[in-house]
Amino acid sequence: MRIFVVLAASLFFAQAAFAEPVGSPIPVGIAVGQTTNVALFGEEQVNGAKVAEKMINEKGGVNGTPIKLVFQDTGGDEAGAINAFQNLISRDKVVAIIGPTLSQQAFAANPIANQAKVPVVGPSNTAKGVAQIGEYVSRISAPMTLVAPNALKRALAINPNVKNVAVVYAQDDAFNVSETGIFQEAIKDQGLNIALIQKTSVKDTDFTTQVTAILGANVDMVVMSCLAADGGNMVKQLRQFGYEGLIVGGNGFNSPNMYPVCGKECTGVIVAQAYSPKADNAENNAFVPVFKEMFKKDPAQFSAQAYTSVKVVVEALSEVEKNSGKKVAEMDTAELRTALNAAIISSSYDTPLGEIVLDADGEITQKTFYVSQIKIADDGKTGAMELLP
Ligand code: VAL
Repeated sequence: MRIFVVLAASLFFAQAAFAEPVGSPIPVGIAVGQTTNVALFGEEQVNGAKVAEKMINEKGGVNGTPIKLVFQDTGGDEAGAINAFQNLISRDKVVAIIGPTLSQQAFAANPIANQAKVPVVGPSNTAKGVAQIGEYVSRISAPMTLVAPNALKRALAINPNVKNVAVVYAQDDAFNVSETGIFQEAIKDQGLNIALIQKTSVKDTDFTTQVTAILGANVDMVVMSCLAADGGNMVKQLRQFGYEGLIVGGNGFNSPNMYPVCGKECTGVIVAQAYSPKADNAENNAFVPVFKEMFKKDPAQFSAQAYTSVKVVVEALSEVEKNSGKKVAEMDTAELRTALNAAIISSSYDTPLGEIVLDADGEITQKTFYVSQIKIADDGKTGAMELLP
């Protein structure tokens, strides 16, 4: 008996010391846009999630059990997101879903997961109301409420003479409709005048009508709520038609994958962000070098948020094991999903985004935000977000 105890103890310590994961991997669903224009964001999300999977499994996964990410492409629309969610829930039996990319997709697909009692962690949904879709829905992407006014303040520091502003928003996208509301309020709070509002579509490629209207209104600043492809094209056309004033972009401008779309015309665009690769915290200092090693570039906001989502799920899985005294593999899928959701919400996490807190609603509180200015390199395709002081 004593020999057995000694043997078991030494096996336990050997495992803890080398943290070698054992057992069947725990399936975690990743439902993001890997095709269509939304892939400009989705590609960055896949990269961030893969770095998380590698780093987590190298450290022993969930108390010795590895995780396995199951990727399902949502495409760019609601139907694609619903289909991906259904596959992950019923066929792949994932413990949780990280996704979808767009808030517009979240409003359609999340109710399905909520109904099936499968936890959803939103990695990039920033429209108002996403976390409130249901008990099983949370997000680690901060809504723009705090971030957008900051971007405007920094823009005014660059040009304090701004008076007249044009507002642009993609009317067929829930996040952009939500974000423009915040921007418009912040513009008024700054004592500025909204000279005109132009509506676009995320499917538009030609913005002649809107650009002509903006040039005619003689504004000093254009504040845009669009996604990456439409937003990038519109910035390009604004500059090519001769607009010289400030441009502030919202959360949809946060992707370096937008740089080749708008080329050198994107230089100077001011963007608010929930992440900076330069953030000096232990989590980010561990994440950035591994990401750079794998992808030969700095992680962008959407990568860091996807990484954070996986980390949140894994920490919550550990919490489930701690609270239940059972291994995740021994638990019934439905029981596990419910316990996991309870562990995800009402918790705080150290992440590359800094410390984040998820409340009982699954809504995030985040402390640190950034505002940057895009600078495109001479090749017209690559560039950087340069932090504004
Ligand atoms: N944050 C946006 C949304 O919620 C996009 C840019 C991912 O839809």
